[in-house]
Amino acid sequence: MSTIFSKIIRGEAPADIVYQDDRVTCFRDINPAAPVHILIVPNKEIATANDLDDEDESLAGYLLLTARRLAREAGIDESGYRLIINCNRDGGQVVDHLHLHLIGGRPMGPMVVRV
Ligand code: DGP
Repeated sequence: MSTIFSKIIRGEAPADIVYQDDRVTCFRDINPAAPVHILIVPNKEIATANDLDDEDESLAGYLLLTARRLAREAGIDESGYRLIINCNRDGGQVVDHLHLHLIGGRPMGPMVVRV
């Protein structure tokens, strides 16, 4: 299920990487929705939130803790931000490699569009 994100993680495709370690790679979204828009991506190839296993419990928590730290470093922890995981078609997932969006730097507005 390799996607462009795996290439970015391996350094085979360009990206504005803000943080990387042996578990996660974090880079700026190519189409930012706000002044801060960082994708927090597990290095492990997990397609969607549905594909998280029990053994991924620690990794899933680490994604959240990494988001918290990057929000602080971006200076948006006090003003606030939104964390989003899209899953599959109705969730609006486009890239089938699990990722957490960290979005902030302006008021985010309503949580979802009401239709
Ligand atoms: P989602 O809808 O949750 O699957 O969001 C995928 C996001 O990934 C979308 O906001 C655009 C971003 N994206 C897609 N391809 C690339 C890429 O090649 N580089 C970067 N930096 N971001 C990408």
